[in-house]
Amino acid sequence: MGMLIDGRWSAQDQRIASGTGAFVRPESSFRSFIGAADGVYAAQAGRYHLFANAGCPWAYRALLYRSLKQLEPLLSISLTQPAAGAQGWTFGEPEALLGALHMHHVYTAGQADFTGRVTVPVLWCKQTQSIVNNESADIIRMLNSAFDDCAGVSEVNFYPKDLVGQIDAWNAKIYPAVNNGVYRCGFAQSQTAYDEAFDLLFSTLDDIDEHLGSNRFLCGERVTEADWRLFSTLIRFDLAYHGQFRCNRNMIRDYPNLWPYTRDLYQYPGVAATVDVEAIKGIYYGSREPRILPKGPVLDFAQPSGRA
Ligand SMILES: N[C@@H](CCC(=O)N[C@@H](CS)C(=O)NCC(=O)O)C(=O)O
Repeated sequence: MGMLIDGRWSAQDQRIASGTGAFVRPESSFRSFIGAADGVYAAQAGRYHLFANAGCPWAYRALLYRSLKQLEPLLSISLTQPAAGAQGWTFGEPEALLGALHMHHVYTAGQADFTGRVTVPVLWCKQTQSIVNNESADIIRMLNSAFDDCAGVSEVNFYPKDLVGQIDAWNAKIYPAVNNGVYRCGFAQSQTAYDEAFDLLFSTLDDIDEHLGSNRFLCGERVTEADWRLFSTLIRFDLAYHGQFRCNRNMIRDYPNLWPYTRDLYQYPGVAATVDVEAIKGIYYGSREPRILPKGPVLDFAQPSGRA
């Protein structure tokens, strides 16, 4: 995948790898918050727009929260095609809000001389014509509460005060080992880097599976942000990471607790409609030639979980 340099698309892939061949994810560039004390981005219905890709686990978090919080009427979206091409993420035809054909046009519309990677998700402000934030962890935090005073928005809170410590601790464990861990397996440039990422990934999944033997969700009885961040990776695991990223010690459906837990979350109101299996296969298997998507595995996420 290319990147923008001084506002110009460069097709050269300058993915940053450390000297050891380990994949290092760059920091996100835009980190403003809707509803912050500076008052720049007020929480107003219809003012913001989300650019996303339904296959991408990071963009998916934002799409998932949009559905969980019933934000559809006040937060419009543009979806890129699942697979990237020579111009990076593309909409196939100009999307409705800015008329952007490629995702890099959105970045330069917000900042004409932008240098950096062109990632999704992007939270866009229609009023100031600028990118508010392109870090999914921030975006879901905002969506969790920023619009709670707007009509029709669900008041469910996935980051409740009394569980903040536990949620943060799970996120700190799961992000490097699992969410980014599958990428560290898939994008490793050396055997050692892959082996390390693989071992940490599966030892962490083993720990979580054991924990879920006596807890319905990561923090007990309540679904929290930590569950949704984990779910965004688990739902893609057997469909893509197991094959394409060589995360193949076993599948999620082999785990006694992780597999019913994944189905339990899938069956939470508003979730099933956000899971696009073709887009998930499309982003991982369709982004390189020949664009052939695997037919399997066939997974029944709707099978009762027995965990209620
Ligand atoms: N830290 C970012 C990462 C987003 C990200 O890396 N998205 C991928 C899609 S799965 C992307 O756009 N990659 C393009 C690139 O790295 O050039 C977030 O969580 O929002």
